[in-house]
Amino acid sequence: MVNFSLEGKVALVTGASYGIGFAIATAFANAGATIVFNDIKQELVEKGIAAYQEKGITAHGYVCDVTNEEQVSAMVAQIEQEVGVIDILVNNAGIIKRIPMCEMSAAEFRQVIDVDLNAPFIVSKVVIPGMIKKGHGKIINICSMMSELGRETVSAYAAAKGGLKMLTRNIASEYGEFNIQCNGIGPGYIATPQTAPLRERQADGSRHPFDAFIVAKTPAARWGTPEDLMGPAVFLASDASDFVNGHVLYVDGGILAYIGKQPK
Ligand code: NAP
Ligand code: GCO
Repeated sequence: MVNFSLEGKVALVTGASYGIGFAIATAFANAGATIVFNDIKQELVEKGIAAYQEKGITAHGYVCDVTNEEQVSAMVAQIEQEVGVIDILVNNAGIIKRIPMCEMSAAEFRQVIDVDLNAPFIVSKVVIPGMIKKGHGKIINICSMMSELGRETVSAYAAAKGGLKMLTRNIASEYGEFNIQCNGIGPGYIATPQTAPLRERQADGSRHPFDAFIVAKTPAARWGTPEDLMGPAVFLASDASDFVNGHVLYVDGGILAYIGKQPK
């Protein structure tokens, strides 16, 4: 029988007090997992715990900056003691800076690389030894359309998410023999606070040109929602995907398959 259950599993989803991470953690809890999440701010951890509670989920929240190796090691040790060894890790925490490349400082570029690429490396390397001891593990890296495509103003983000796709393949290559599967999810354009500026109404009440552009570029003809990522995440976290490794599952309403509307 196909097993999508996460009963008895401990799942850490980084940056999951709201947005995509929150939806993925909620789906995991509904599939039976115990949820652990972190955020960089105490206030957001508290808000997150309350939001999970509203859904009937008891989530364990920790304050931790995922770019800080010491903080990550301390958090993972604490999770192992207080909740259990992590079976499922979702590297979800991420930031974007939309700045034309020639106007971007090296410090700004590094900051994006730090959160979106270095942090998944740091958290994975701290979590993998426990998975090896346990004899299994699932790592899901939240990639992007920008793991495949470029566009104006997102050079650092695209470099980081392209790198994250390759880190995904490398973790799969290096730790597959320990029954660890590392896959990516590449969300399309999803309505969350991160993309809110791209959907803001114009002064005259009309839609943001980028909003209209994305809807036209998406065969599904809409923005995605965090809930669209729930099923794919549960699949990649469950035994049902035990022979799927090093893959990026694009959940994009068809954007990557589509050349775009022909001009009238
Ligand atoms: P979001 O709404 O901005 O949420 C990201 C979360 O990560 C926030 O809770 C944020 O906390 C946290 N975070 C940022 N830096 C952190 C750090 N150093 N340590 C710990 N937590 C940190 O983003 P989202 O749209 O849900 O995106 C989640 C992931 O999906 C990101 O990796 C993003 O790049 C990716 N993604 C998003 C889309 C989309 O269309 N929305 C599409 C493809 C991929 P603060 O609020 O405190 O900053
Ligand atoms: C942007 C967007 C994207 C999305 C997402 C696409 O400015 O182009 O923010 O990068 O967030 O990652 O998959």
